[in-house]
Amino acid sequence: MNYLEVAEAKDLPGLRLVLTAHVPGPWGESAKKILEYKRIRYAPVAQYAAKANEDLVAWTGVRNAPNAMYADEPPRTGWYDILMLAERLAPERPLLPTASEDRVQVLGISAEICSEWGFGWARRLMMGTPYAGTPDPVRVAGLSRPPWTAEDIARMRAGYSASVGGPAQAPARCADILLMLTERLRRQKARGSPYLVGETITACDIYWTVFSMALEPLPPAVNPMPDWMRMSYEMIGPVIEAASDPILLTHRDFIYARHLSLPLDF
Ligand SMILES: N[C@@H](CCC(=O)N[C@@H](CS)C(=O)NCC(=O)O)C(=O)O
Repeated sequence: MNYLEVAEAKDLPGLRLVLTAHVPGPWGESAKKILEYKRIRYAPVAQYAAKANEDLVAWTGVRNAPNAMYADEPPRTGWYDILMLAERLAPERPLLPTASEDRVQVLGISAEICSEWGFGWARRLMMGTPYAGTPDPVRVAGLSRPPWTAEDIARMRAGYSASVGGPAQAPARCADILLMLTERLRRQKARGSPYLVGETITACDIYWTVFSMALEPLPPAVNPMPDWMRMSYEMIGPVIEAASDPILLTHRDFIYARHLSLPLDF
């Protein structure tokens, strides 16, 4: 993907989406796939993982990504705010149901996947800890390394480590979310629906499809993520492994095949 730098993007009209450049960040990829599904055009703008991103902070007040900047409206950085903007810009391809009872389900599932202490957050807390499993030393020796200084790593830790639970609780939290998704997909299948809620695709199908990379990344041919990132996403550890049902990845494959494009482009 070709990214604009902040200086090139900040005075452009329309929608600019700030994304972590050259890696498939789950929150950024979800925003991209929602806009793709809705056929909303945007200008991609680079954020550099773990770096200070001073020009971005000066423009938006926010260091990380994603960050949707629409016209002269305030920045939207949370998954819910970005989804609501997308719903407004392309209501003809809705990803939220209209009935409140159904919205509760879609937004509740989405929060379990994307919000603080949700699946993505808890998986990130595990990365690089014993709870993720033991890295294979032979493989590690051959891997590229993230271009991060000690200061960058400290910055990431400061941004993402505090939450309701820590690395020790994260595997059980992830496993519980996976069991919820599995049960729901089974019930929906028995009712004749291939979607998580109701009879059509909704936002939570897209969030799960993208965030499933933290359970099992798509193969390199369609997801050329850096090796070091692939390895940390693959190291799920025994608790999550025990909670991983094939229906979860079957659902991912179905949503990509029916509704979204591959390969990932980041
Ligand atoms: N604000 C987002 C989450 C954003 C987020 O966690 N971004 C991470 C993705 S791993 C990021 O930008 N990491 C790179 C960095 O911090 O430089 C939301 O709450 O929906």
